Amino acid sequence: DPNCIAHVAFIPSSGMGHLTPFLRLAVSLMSHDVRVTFITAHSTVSLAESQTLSRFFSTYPKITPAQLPLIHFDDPSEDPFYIQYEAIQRSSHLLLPILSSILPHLSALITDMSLASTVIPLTKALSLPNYVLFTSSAQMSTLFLSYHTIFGSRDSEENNLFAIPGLQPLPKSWIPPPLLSDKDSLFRTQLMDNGKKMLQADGILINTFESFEQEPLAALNDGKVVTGLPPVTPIGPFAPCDFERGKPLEWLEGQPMGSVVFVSFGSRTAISREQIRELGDGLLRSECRFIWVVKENKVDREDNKELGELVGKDFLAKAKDKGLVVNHWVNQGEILRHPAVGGFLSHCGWNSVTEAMWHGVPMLAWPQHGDQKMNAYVVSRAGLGIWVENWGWGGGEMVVKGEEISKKVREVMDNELLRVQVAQIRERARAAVADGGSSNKRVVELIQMWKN
Ligand code: BUP
Repeated sequence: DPNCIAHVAFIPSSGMGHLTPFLRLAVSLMSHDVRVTFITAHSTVSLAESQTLSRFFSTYPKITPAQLPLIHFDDPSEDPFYIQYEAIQRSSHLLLPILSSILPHLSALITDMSLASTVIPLTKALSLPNYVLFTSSAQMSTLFLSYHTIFGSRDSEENNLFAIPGLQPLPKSWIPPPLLSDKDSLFRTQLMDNGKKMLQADGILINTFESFEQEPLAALNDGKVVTGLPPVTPIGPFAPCDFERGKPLEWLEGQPMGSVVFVSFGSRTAISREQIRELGDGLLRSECRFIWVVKENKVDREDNKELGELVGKDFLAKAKDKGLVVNHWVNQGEILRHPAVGGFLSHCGWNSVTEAMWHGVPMLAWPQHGDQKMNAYVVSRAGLGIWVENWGWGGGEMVVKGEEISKKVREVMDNELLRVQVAQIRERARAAVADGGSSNKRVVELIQMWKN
């Protein structure tokens, strides 16, 4: 029946990196006349999340909000975002009555990969088709999905290489360190449980596009990574939404085209004081203009240090004419979209990668933790930027000197070939989600299926 409307519920997990792609996909489905219910855990970990959600719901009154109250859980030794996943899991019995009472009845549920083991059993109980939105790269998904089959088997680790079935062996140093350790961590146990549970999903959706990550997508769908996997479908890159728009930074006005490097390591990365100082030195030495979001804490509400104390008063004085330094949340989309911005020194959170590609900004990749080396590999392989692999994890195993940083910043900013290449990726990315594009077709097919 062509008039029948699909009704889809979303359950994102915590952190802007996980929330953002859910919001974008929800808006995109709504524009295809899908009815959307958006379920969020109350309360959120960061201020950025709660402010974003209230703007989202007030911009799109057609999207129905629903709230999952959380049973308190805390463990001060763990990352607050992983604690939140755990709290959601411990509150999952409260989710069942919410899901079963939603009217009109749901056609499908889309949940975050970090909640797969929590939510999939509920959808089975309700006979509800369930899809997992994987909020990182297809490359990372190969590790996420196969980890439970290879963990502990020393065959997968040889000569400092790590073998994911069906793919070229990768340097072990690219694997998130908690996955190589025998020590229990929420990160490892959750990833293992979720990866295993995702075999029971009806589909896995990824915010990427076919020609950008052909190799891992083919390996996944040929059954080489794990057997029994549901279809893995690239449906991105998700376009930034209207509600995310804001005023461009005044500072950017009047800066020459392509002259500014934007420096940010995402919403949940803390950098050591020593590395902050070297990075500042590197930016000055590069003689590029810059916008630098500097953070010493993981969660935004904790960032109340004086800027001068963080980066040094000397630095602030020297940077006055060249750059803008902030220690608060900025509208990254507005910065990347501005023509004055010509490069992005980034931790390679997957949203940041998709945003750089969407706006055609060449990247200098400096992964900090988690999935980010896998993503940096995708960036360099696809030609979206440069990754200096021997910088290691930014998180502190070594300190990269300012001089070295300045050279690489210049290499990205002055690289005409890279600029042309990235402009082409931008066109391909936008074509993938435009009418008739590879990702767009997949979305249309899914909706058709949900309607029947
Ligand atoms: Br910080 C910051 N403004 O100041 P990622 C981030 N963002 O708009 P993450 C801002 O948050 P994980 C800021 O544009 C992106 O959409 C940014 O997501 C936005 O990294 C999002 O890039 C951050 O995926 O996630 O949050 O570090 O660690 O899970 O990869």
